[in-house]
Order: sequence, then structure tokens, then C-alpha cells
Amino acid sequence: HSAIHRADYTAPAFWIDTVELCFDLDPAKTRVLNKMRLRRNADVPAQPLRLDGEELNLARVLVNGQGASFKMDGNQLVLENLPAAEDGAFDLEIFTTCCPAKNTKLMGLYVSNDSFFTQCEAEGFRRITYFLDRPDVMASYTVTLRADKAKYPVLLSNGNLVEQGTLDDGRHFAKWVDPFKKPSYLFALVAGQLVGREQRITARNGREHLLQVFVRPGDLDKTEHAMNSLMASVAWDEARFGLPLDLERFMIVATSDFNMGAMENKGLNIFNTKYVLANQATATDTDYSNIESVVGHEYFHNWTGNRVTCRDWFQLSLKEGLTVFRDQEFSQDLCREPSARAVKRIEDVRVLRTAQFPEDAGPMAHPVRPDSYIEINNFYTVTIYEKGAEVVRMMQTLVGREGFAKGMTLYFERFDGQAVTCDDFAQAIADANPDSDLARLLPQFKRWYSQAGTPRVHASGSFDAAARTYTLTLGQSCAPTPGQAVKEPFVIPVSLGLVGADGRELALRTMDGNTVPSPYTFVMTQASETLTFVDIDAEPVPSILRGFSAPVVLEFDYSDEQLLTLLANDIDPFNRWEAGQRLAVRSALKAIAAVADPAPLQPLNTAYIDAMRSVLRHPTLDAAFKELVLTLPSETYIAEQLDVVDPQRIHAVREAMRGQLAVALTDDWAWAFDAHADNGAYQPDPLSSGRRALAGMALTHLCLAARTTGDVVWPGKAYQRFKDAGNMTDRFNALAALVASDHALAAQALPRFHAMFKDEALVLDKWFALQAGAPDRAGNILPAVRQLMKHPDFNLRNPNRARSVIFSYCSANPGAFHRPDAAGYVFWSDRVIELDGINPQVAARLARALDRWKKLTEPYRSAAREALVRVAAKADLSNDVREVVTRALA
Ligand code: HT7
Ligand code: ZN
Repeated sequence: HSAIHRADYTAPAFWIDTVELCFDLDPAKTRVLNKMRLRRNADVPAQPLRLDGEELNLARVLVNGQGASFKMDGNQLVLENLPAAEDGAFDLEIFTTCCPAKNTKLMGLYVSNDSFFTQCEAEGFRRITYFLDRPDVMASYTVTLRADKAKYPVLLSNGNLVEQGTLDDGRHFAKWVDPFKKPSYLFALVAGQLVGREQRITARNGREHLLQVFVRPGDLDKTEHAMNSLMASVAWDEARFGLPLDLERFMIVATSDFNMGAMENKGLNIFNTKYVLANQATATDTDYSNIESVVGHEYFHNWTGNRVTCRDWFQLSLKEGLTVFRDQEFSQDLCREPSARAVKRIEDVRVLRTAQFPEDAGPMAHPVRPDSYIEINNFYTVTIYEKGAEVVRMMQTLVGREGFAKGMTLYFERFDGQAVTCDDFAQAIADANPDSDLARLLPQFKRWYSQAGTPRVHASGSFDAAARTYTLTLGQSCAPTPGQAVKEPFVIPVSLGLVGADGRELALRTMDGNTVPSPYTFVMTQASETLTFVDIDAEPVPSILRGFSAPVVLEFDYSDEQLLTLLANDIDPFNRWEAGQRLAVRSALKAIAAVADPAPLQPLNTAYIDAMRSVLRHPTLDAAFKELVLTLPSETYIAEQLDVVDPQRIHAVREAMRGQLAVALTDDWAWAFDAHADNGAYQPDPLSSGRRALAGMALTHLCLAARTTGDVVWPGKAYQRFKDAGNMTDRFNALAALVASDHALAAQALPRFHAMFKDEALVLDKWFALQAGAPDRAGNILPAVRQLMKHPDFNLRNPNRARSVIFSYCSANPGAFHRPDAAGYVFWSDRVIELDGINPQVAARLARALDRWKKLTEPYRSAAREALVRVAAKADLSNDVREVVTRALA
């Protein structure tokens, strides 16, 4: 199949004004009657009507009530010679059937646990009926659902319930009208045995709304947090952006079979259970915080995505980048302490750097607004989402928080009810802030949308003692990416400050004698530029890219002493954390490069270990921040710093570093555990979850140290805590500590954990993932993974379960996956092929595990290539997987 290009966009030849859908729901054969009112688009040349459809059985086509002739062109239903009424309008009625029970792709209408669900983004609606399945065709929907009343007591669709009643044969119906026009990708229906938690709220403007969270009958006790998150989201969007809830009823429904996290269908969000269900016995602090983010994210789409949508799928980041930015800001604003905001920022940056930077440097690199794609589902990426959010964040930095809110207001004034582009968004933010750097630099700023790749900022400083000046030279460059050999300079907001050798923040004065506020945001636009600060008495330590003010790699040749100064003193928590990461990466790279084989067992120097001790024991830093500083950079992040990657060497060095921290800080870890282990009644707030995270980290290190020292006390305590814990975070952390140290007690704890939670699917996912992601000490993880796939609770058709075993091994456990005997890659290729026959979207995500194969050293490189070739050679691959492996091999 061939690529679709952004430059080829043309407006649709027809508009669909209204759609009346009537469903007779049946797992084996669902009947869909689709009555549309269409109208020619007078702005484009007359042409036949081409409707998209996929895996549909077509029974009847009527135009203005009469049988009409049509032809099929591939998957498209083509109608020529349409009647030309004066306004170009006509009625079109299409009757089709489909088979939801056999839908394993989970796109369109499918069955999960005996209930019906839909997923229409991006191109799933065409699996329900023939349609102009593109986001710039916005229609008014009326939907009637008919189904067996006993089996499917709850019948939901978008908008308002206007009618319901019983039918013959034990069936019933419900009729829904969505008051807003929408693209087909926002259509949804749900039917099944569900129960709802309800909450009535009154908005600031006095309007009443009904909020509902629907789950399977046994799960009602896990819906409180999702409901609280939804209420907080409604309040936040009103307070921060003046955007109210525009519907009387807003529903969330959870399903355990879902390709992604959740979906923002108008008024009827459908969620992966993973992002809805939580109580303290089954969900960890991370689950709680993810639920808050995802509930917020989908709710915020109601304005950014639904009220204003995308003209075409190349504009996907228009809604996704903006909405990720909004959910990140939401989570930060919910933090009471400034330190908790910083922790959230560090976590977000860590995701960007460990997932998006590699994507931007690999075969799937693409601009935030791509120029072409073969399969749109492959472009729901960290670049579109997380880098897109960083681009929006830079806009906010350039126009200020208030200016950004004004820009949002203008965006909705201009485009409410329309399908628009990334350009339209950027223009609105700039136009609302005519005197801003963004307005001045807009065409250049928009290179963030058009150019792929991570820019590098090369900084150097020179101190002139006689002139008492400090000059920073800042250069930028960006490596080629597929299809883009040469890059033009970006607009890069670089937030910075100067720290004295004594650790104190210096006042910043420029050459003209002006004092500039600290932190100061310097806006880079050139390949190279300098800035000079005056009245500087001694060589300062520059703190550059504070708060990670731009999604770039910062290169500055810091000495260890300078980094230790920043780690101990920087007022910017992000750069304080970053200094520790730089020190750790430096030690790792040195040990990896050392000729000695095996890797030196002591990669960390005393200064680093002492600095970590000071952070751990620090009297005022909070626990969550300490936990982040003490977490070593991931193997993936370390690999990105290298041109040639030996995954086993990286793994060995990082494990040695962990072991060193475990042993050298044993007393400190013991102190940290004792000081943070007891937290009273469970609350998932940032402060207490930080304390649990640090206690968990301490326990892990104490169990690791026990491997060297032969200590039996701490593993025993971990087992005790595993048994007695009052919440899943503490219980799971204790279990993970035993598994990570490969202690004999892990073999007792794991079956016990399974027995305790055998009916909790989401907890079993954790149980599977923990084992598939465990450190590989004797090449036994792959056999364990194969064994897990034979477990009665394993099910390849369930994406969460497949991810918990296969992705945890192939994508999240590099030390176990990259085997010298290539067995990991063979396993990967088997699973990609097997999954592709079931669910191409999930298969294509797995296919990306070998994106970075070209960097691997031998024998890994050749073996990985062979595995990719093996997948690519398969004849009937999906578009999804074919695009990924073709790009990888290119
Ligand atoms: N907008 C949603 C995207 C999504 C999706 C895309 C393809 C296949 C399945 C999917 N489920 C959800 C998710 C979001 O960003 O909110
Ligand atoms: Zn989204």
C-alpha cells in the first residue's frame, strides 16, 4: 500500500449534514441502518461520491428512497450520477451488517466480556458503516440502539438520551442525540451489563451536569478516584482556560480490551480499565497518577480535539500535543507543593528523553506534523504526543502564561466547530500576543512542526577575570532524519541562570547594564550566538535549559565539580536532578568504554556516592525528588548517548552501579526505609506517594546489597512487608525488591501474590510484567516468558495481557532481550507475526522494539537484521507492521 501525503490534501467533495444510525446489536451479526443527508461541496469540482468501508457486508443502497446503482473500488463504495437538487442535497440510506464477535483488531464495533464497544479513531468508523471517514466531515448524529434487554441492559451513545423503551422478544432500545456536530472518529456506542457511579455537579455558570463512570458489576468500588479526577478536570478547565463542560451528561466507560489508553468520544469516553479502576488494594500510586492524567487528558479533548478538531490526520498533534500539554499542566496545578510540580516535570521529561528522543533519532523519525504516512495508526507516537506538548509548552514560554490563555481564547473564537490545522493554532497564539517573541519569530518557530530530529545545543562559557564578564556561546545543530538531510535553525527558548562557585544564585546583568530577571529566557534563533553577563567576580557555573525549557540535547563540558555544585545548590529542581543524571551517565560511559572485560565492578566514584548520600539524607528535600535523583539513567537512555551499543555491557555496567549504590549506602538506605515506611492511612497524594516510592527504592537496594553481604534480615523484612502491606504500592514494591534481587523468597511470594489477586485482571498484568521484566542473571528470563505465555491466565488477544508479558520482555528488559544467541529476536519476530494476525496495531507497536538495531554491535546487529528481514518476508503483513519493518530496514 502506498503513502498518503499531506501536500495532497483536498477538501471533501461532499458534506454529510446529518446521520441517523440504527443498530440491531448482535455479536455474530449486527445490522446497521445508516440514513444520511448529504450535500455537494460547491467549492470543489463535481466528482463521484466515494465512501470508505472495511469488512462490511453490504445489503442495500438507496438514494432519495430509490434503489441506486453503485460500484466497488477496492474498499470504497462509489456512487456516480447523483441527483442534483438545487442545493446539491440528497438522502442516502445504506444497510450493512458486520460481525463484532470476530473483530480482534478492536477497531470499529467489537465485543469485550460480552459487552459491545466501539473504537473509531482514526479510521474505525468505516468498519461500522460506509462513510466519508475523515475528520473534516462533521455531522449531527442521532443513534438508536436495539438489543436484548437482559444481556445488554445499558445502551449508550454520544450526547443526550432522548427516548428509551421495550421492544418485542425481550429486546429494548435507546435513542441518543448528540447536540454537537462531530467527525466520525468521535462516534461511540456501548452496550452491556454495566453499572455506573454517578455524580451531579453544578458548574460555575450554574449549569447542572451528570457525570457517570460505567464499569462491570464487581468494579464499582474502584471508581472513586476516576470520578474525583473527572470532577477536578471539569473545575480546572473552567478555572485555567474558561472552558466549561458543554454537555448535560458526561460518561466514562471502562473496557479491559483496548488498543490504547482511552478515547475521547464526545460525551462518551471509552477507557482501558487500566486508566479507570483503582482502589488501594489493587492499584499503585503510579496507577492513581496515570488515571488522573488520562481522565484529564480525555476530558480536555472535549475542547481541544472535539469542539475544534483536526482537518486531516497530519494535524494529529494539533489535538494530541495540545491536550498532553494541558493534562501535564493539570497534574502540575493539582500539586500543592512547588517541589511536587517539579517532580512531575522531571517525570515528563524522562518519558520524552527515553522514548521520544530515540524515536526522533531512528527509522520512524517524523515531524510533529508529518508529511506522509502509510498507516495512520503508526503515528500515534511519542513525537506527536510528547514532543508536540513540548512545542506547545515553548509557545507558552514565549508568550507567558496569561498570553497563552489569551491565545487559547482567540483560538476558540476563531475555530469553534471547525476542523483546522497546526498553523491555525500557532497563528492564533501569536495573534493574541502581537508583541511577543512568538509573533516576531512565528515562521521560524513553526520549524518545530516541519523538521524532525532532536536539536543539540552546544554551549560553552568563558570567564574574563579582568573584565569581570562571563560569556556564553550557544550553538545549535540537528542531525539528518529520514527524508530531511539539512535542517534550518530552530527557535529555542533557553532558560538559564548563573550559580556561584559557593552555590549561590548570581544576579544577571547584561552588557547594557540592565539587570535581567532570573531565570532568564534567552531565545536562540541562530546557528551560533553569544551572550555576556557583567559584574561577575569569579567563574560561575551556568545552569542552562532550566525546567527543560526546550526539547533539545544540551551539551556543555561541565567538570565533575561544577555538576556537584549544581546538584547540591541549583535553585532549579530540574537542573539539580539533571546534574546528578549527567554525573551518572558520565561514569557509565567511562566504564562501558573501559577496555577491561568484564566491566569494572565499581563504575561510580566516591564523590558521586557521597553526593547521593547527601541527597538521600537531605533534611528538606522531599522524598519524591530524592527518589528521582537516586534513580540511575535507564539502559535505554544510556544507549542513546552511544554510537555503538553493546546492550549486555550497558546492562552489566548499570547493574554494577546499582550494586555499588546498594552496598555503599546500606546504612543510609536502612535509615531511609525506616523513616519513610510508615505513612498512616493510604492517600495517593504526591507527598505520601513520594514517601512510598523512596521506601520502596530503599528496600530494593537493601535486598540487592543482601546478595553481596549475605544479609538475611532485609529480604525477610521485604517478605513480611509483602504479606502485611495495606496497599498495592507497598506490597508490589516489596515483591519487586525480592524479584529484582532474585531472592529465594521471591519464589514463595510470586505464587502467593497470584493466588491473592487471581480475579483482578489489572493486578495479574503486574504479576506477569514483573516476571517478564526481571533482571536476567542466567539467561532464564526468555524461558520464563515462554512459560508465562502458557499460563492459563495468559491471553494474546487481550492487549493489556500481551503487553504485560511480551512488551515487558522485548521493549522494557534490554538486558534479557538482547541475547548473544539471538533467541530474544527470534521470539520477537514470532510474536510480531503471530500478533499481526490478531491485532495489527498491537503488533506494529511491538515491531518497534528493534527500531534502533543499526546501532547495535555484533553479533546483535546482524541477528536483529535477520529477525526484521524474517518479519518483512511474510507475505500477508498488515500495513501497520509492514510500514514499521520497511522503515527499519531502509
Ligand atoms: N485520541 C485517542 C487515540 C486512540 C486511538 C488511536 C488509534 C487506535 C486506538 C485508539 N484509542 C485511542 C487517545 C488519546 O490521545 O486520547
Ligand atoms: Zn489524546
